[in-house]
Amino acid sequence: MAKQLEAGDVRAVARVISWLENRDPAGAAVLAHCAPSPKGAFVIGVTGYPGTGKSTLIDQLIMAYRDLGAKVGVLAVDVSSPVTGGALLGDRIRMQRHADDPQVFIRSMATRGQKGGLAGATRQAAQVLEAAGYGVILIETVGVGQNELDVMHVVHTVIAVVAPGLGDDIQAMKAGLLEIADIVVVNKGDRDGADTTLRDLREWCKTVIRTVAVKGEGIAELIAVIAEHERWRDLDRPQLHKRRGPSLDRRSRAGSSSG
Ligand SMILES: Nc1nc2c(ncn2[C@@H]2O[C@H](COP(=O)(O)OP(=O)(O)OP(=O)(O)O)[C@@H](O)[C@H]2O)c(=O)[nH]1
Ligand SMILES: [Mg+2]
Repeated sequence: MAKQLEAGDVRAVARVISWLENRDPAGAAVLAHCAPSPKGAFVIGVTGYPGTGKSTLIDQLIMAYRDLGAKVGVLAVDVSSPVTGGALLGDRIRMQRHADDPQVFIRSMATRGQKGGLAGATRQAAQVLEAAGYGVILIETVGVGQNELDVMHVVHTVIAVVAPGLGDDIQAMKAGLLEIADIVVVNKGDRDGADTTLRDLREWCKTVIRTVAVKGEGIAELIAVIAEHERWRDLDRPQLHKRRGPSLDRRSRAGSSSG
C-alpha cells in the first residue's frame, strides 16, 4: 500500500486516509513505510467563521496552483459534527468543478466523536497526500473554537478569512483566530464595510489582503503573499528533514517564525 501511495494511486490515498480516520493501525503502518518526501508539501490552512467564503477561496486557490503545475490536495475538516453536516456538502459543491481533475484530491474529514484526535488525524492525512506527491495541501476548517485552531497548528501557513462588517467581533477574534493567522484575508471585498474592516485589521495584523473570491479578485496577490511566507519556511527545511516523518508541526518550529 505504501508503494501504491508513493505512485500516486488515488484509491490508495483514500483508503489510507480512511484507516487513519478510523484509527485502524494499518494507516499508521503504511505511513511508517513511506520514505520522507524529498521536496515536501506546502501545507496551507484556511480558517475563519462560518460562511466567510473559505471554500470559494480554496476553489480559486486550487485553480491558481493547478495553473502553476502542482498537484493539489484539499482536506475539509469538520470539527463540529461527527456525521458530516451541511457545511461539508457546501464545501464539496464549491469545489465541484475540480472533481474530474485527476491532479486534484478533495476529501472531507470528520471527527467521529474523538475531538482531541482531529489535529493528529489531519496531520497524518496531510502526510498521506505528501507521500502521494501532492505539492500543495489546503486544509479548511471553521475557526470558531480551540479544536479548530488546533488543526491549524499542523500547517505551515495559516490564512484567516473574515468578511466585512465584523464590528465588535474583531476584539474576540484577536484572542483566537487572528492570533494564529500568518495572513488575514478580508473576503467579500465587494460588500459594504470592506474598507473599514481592512483598516481595522491592518492596525492589528501585518499582512491583510482583500479578495472577492466569487470573482477571483485578489487571488494572485494572495498567492504571492503565501509564497513569500513560505520562503522563510524553506530556511527551516534542512532542519525539518532531519526528523523522520511528521514535518508539519508549527509548534516544533517555535523560534523560527518572525511573528
Ligand atoms: N458577495 C460575495 N459573496 C461571496 C464571496 N465569496 C464567497 N461568497 C458567498 O458566500 C457564501 C459562503 O461561501 P463558502 O465558500 O461556502 O463559505 P465557507 O466559509 O466555506 O462556509 P462554511 O464552510 O459553511 O463555513 C456562498 O454563497 C458564496 O457564494 C465574495 O467574495 N463576495
Ligand atoms: Mg466551506
